[in-house]
Amino acid sequence: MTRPLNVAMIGYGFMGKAHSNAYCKVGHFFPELEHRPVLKVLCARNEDKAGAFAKTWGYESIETDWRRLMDRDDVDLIDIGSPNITHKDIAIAAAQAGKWIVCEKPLAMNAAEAEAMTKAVEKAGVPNMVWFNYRRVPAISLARQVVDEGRIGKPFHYRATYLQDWTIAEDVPQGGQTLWRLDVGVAGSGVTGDLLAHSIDTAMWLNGPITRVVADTETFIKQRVHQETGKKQPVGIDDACMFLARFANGSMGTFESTRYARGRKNYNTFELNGEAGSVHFDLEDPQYLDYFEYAQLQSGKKVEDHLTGWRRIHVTNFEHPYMNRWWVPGCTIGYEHTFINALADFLAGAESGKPTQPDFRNAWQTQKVCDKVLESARTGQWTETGVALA
Ligand code: SOE
Repeated sequence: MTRPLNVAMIGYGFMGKAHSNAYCKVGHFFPELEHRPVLKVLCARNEDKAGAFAKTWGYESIETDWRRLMDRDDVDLIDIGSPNITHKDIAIAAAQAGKWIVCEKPLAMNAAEAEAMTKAVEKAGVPNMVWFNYRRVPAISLARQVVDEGRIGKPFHYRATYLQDWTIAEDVPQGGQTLWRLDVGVAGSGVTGDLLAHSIDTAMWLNGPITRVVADTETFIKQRVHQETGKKQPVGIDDACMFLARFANGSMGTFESTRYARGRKNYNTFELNGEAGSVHFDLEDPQYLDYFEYAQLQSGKKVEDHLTGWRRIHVTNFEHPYMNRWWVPGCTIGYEHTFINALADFLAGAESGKPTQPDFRNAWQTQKVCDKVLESARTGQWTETGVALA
């Protein structure tokens, strides 16, 4: 960790904190990395809030207009943690300025924006990553290892849910600093871009491209007060979305997401069932990966016996993904560590020249699926996604 990497963080919300924390800690747990993040500048429109956040986290300076970051020679990396509507312009300007770029998910408001952003970073040749942090939950990375080792065999089913319950009350407003996720003009979509983007990213990472979808969405509360105008305005986001999917490998998928599942706070689950085995994961119980192995070979034949069953793996051993960086076996890591692991992977990728996934091109494919899910919900038709994953 000898080379300073000057970070400009745009945004100070939930993700501003999660990312800033990662910059502070990555060097302690991944000391072999060449780059040492320096909290150089915090950028946000509200000067007072930017100043307060910068002081808390130790940013050296603040800016209130992201455009000024592009001309600063003392900025190497732009971190886009501001609302979705801002991602495209910032990313394209940052690419043109030759900055490294990390962007919060979803990459963009829609696939057309994601394409333009991908082309800009590729033309500039700058390292880039999208913070799909759940790939870096050790249990989810272990699921990927299980797939890569051929332990699932021929896949039949992929089942994902992403459920929350924080928008059930009718008096939750939309828009503004904290609730922009409910304002379609700022977020692009509702649960599809915010939550299903995570599920789709994980699904395509584990089970390959999604080729076709058919979807249904609902907006349960049709009007909410907008925090900026103080008036009741139509709600344009999808509050809930369900879709069926087909994967290129022939398997079938179901995806469900809502912010109206009373009692579910961040219930992000998946299960993959194949001929040889299955995996199951639940983010509300994130230390575990459930694995079912379809029995042992006996006389050349696969059989089940009285001890065959699901195995609950406590993913905290040194041989588990990322866990040799943290504590001792049995001691768990949590949500914040997924961002630190992601940042470490990004830096290692930039240093080795082998781009870390998901980069913008990869996240553009997820955005295509999101767009086609929303299109299908409008038309009621099965829709081809056009996903092209390397
Ligand atoms: C929405 O409530 C949200 O904060 C998402 O925006 C995050 O991506 C997700 O990880 C947790 O939930």
